[in-house]
Amino acid sequence: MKLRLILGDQLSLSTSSLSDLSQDDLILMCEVRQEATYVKHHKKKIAFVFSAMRHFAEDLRRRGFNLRYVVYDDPENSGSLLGEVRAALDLHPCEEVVVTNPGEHRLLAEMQSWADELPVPVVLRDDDRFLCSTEDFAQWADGRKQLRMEYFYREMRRKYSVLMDAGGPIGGQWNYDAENRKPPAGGLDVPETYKSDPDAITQEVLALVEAHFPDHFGDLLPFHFAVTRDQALAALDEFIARRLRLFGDYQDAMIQGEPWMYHSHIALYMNCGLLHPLECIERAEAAYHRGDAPLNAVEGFIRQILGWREYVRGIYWLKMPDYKGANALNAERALPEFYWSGDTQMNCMRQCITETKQNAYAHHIQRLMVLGNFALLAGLHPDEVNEWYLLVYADAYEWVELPNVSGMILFADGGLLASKPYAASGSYINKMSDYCGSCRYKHTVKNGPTACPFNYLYWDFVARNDGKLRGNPRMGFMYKSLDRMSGEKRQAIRADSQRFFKAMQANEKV
Ligand code: FAD
Ligand code: DLZ
Ligand code: SF4
Repeated sequence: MKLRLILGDQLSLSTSSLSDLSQDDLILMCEVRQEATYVKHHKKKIAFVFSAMRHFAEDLRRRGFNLRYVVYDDPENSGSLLGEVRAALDLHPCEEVVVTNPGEHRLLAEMQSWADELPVPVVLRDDDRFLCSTEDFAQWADGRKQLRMEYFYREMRRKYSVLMDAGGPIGGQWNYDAENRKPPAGGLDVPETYKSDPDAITQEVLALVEAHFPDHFGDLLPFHFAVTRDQALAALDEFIARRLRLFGDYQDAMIQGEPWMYHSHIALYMNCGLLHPLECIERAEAAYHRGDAPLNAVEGFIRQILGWREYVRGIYWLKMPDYKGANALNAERALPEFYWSGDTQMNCMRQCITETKQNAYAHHIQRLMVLGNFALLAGLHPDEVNEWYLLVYADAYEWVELPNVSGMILFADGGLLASKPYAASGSYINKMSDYCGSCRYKHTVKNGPTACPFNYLYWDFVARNDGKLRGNPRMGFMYKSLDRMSGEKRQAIRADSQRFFKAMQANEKV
C-alpha cells in the first residue's frame, strides 16, 4: 500500500504519482495554511484551487479510489503538507510515499528532506504533464551561448509535428507575428469569457475563503472560473469557437473595460492540471485545418503554449535556485502602494491593477507592457515584483511566474531570457490601447507635471543604466538618442523622475 500525495496543481488523472495506482493505495489531498499563505494569494486564486481540488477528489472517489481529503478548517489540520503526510501515515501504514515533483523549487527542496523526517521512503517522480522534460531542456541549452525561445520552439514544432508540412512549417514560415499585433479597433464585439455557475462545493469554498483569508488581496466575487475538467474543456472549446479567430490580430491590444479580449483564459486550468497542453494545441490546430481560424492566429496561440510555456519552465529548472536572487540592474525601489489599491492617476496602471484585483487575471500585454514596464522603468526590486505577480494571478506558480518577471520584464537575469529590456514609453502604450484618452497625463507631453510618467521614466531608466546597457547591441539606438539630447533636456528628465519617485514613495497619488 502506497500513500500518494496530490498537490493543488496536480489535478490530472495522468499525474505520474497516480500512474501505477492500485485500489488499496491511499490518495492524500490537503488544503493547508502553508500553501495558501506562503504568499498571500488572491482570494479568487485560493477559491479556485480549493474548489478544483475538492471536485477532483469527488471524481477520484466516484472512481472508487481510497482518498483522504483534509479540508482547511478541519480542527485537526496541521497546516503543513509534511504534517498531513505524517498524520496519514499514522492512520494508514503505507510502505512508501509517492509524489509528482512540485512546480516550485522551495517545495521540491522541502520534499527532498522528507525522507529524513518520515518512517518510510519518499519517491519523487518527474512531472510528465509538460511537453519538454527538464532533462531534454538542459540538453537543448547545453553549449548554447543564447537561449532564444524561437529556436527552442522550432524544435518543439518538429518534435510534436505541429503545424508541419513535409518537414517544414505550414505556410512556409515558423512565425506569423508580422501579421499580428494590430492596435485596438473601435466597435469590437469581444465575446464574454467562459462563466461557470458555482455549485454547492464552490459555494462552501467561497464561504471558507471569505472567513479565513479576509486580508488577502482581491475580490472573491463574482466567481465564475471552471473548477472541473469538463468545465475547463468547455472553456477551451468556447475560446476556440469564439475568440481564437482574432487571437493574433488583437494579441497585444488593450481596451478599457475589456479585461478578457481575445485571449484564451486557460493558463490557470493548464497550470493546475485540468487541461493538458497538448490537447489545447491539438484543438487549435484542428480549428485551422477545418478553416475555422487563420494561420496567424493559430500559430501565435500554439507558440505561446508549445514555445513560451515550455521554454520558461525549462529556464526555471535550469537556473534555480540562483535565478530567484538575480538583480542584474540593481533595482532597489519598493513596490508602491498603488499596485495593491489601484489608486494612481496613470490610467493604464489603474485599469490593469483594478482588473487584476477583480479577476485574478490580466492578459499578457497588460502584465508586460503596462504593469511590468512600469516596474522596470521605476527600478522596483525583483523580490517585491515577483511576490506581487505570484500572488495576484490565478495562474501563477513560481516555475512560470519567475522567468516572466525576472527575465521578461525586469531584465534581472542580465539578458538570459530577453535580448534587451522590454522598456516602452507612453506613445507605445497609446498605440496599443485606448487608455491614454481618459488619463490625467498626456502621452504626447514629455516633461513637466502633465507629461506621461512613462515618457520621462523611460529616458531616466536608459540614462540610469548606461553602465550596464550601453554595450547591448539592441540598445545602441537608444543611447545614440540619449547622447543627442541637450544637457537641459537630460536635466528635465532627471528632475521629473526624482519628483515622481519622491511623491510615489511618500504615497502621494501619482
Ligand atoms: P493566452 O494569451 O490565451 O495564451 C495562451 C497560453 O499560452 C496561456 O494560457 C499560457 O499557458 C501560455 N503562455 C502565453 N505566454 C506565456 C509566457 N510568457 N510564459 C508562459 N506561458 C505563456 N503565465 C502563467 O501561466 N502564470 C504566471 O504566473 C504568469 N506570470 C506572468 C508574469 C508576467 C510579468 C508576464 C509578462 C507574463 C506572465 N505569464 C504567466 C504569461 C502570460 O501572461 C499568461 O500565461 C497569460 O496572460 C494567461 O492568460 P491566457 O490563458 O488568457 O493566455
Ligand atoms: C496554490 C495552492 C494553494 C492556494 N493551496 C494549496 C493547498 O492547500 N494544498 C495543496 O496541495 N496545494 C495548494 N496550492 C498549490 C501549491 O501551492 C503548489 O502545488 C505548489 O506551489 C507547487 O507548484
Ligand atoms: Fe498610461 Fe501615460 Fe497613457 Fe496615462 S498617458 S494612460 S500614464 S501611458
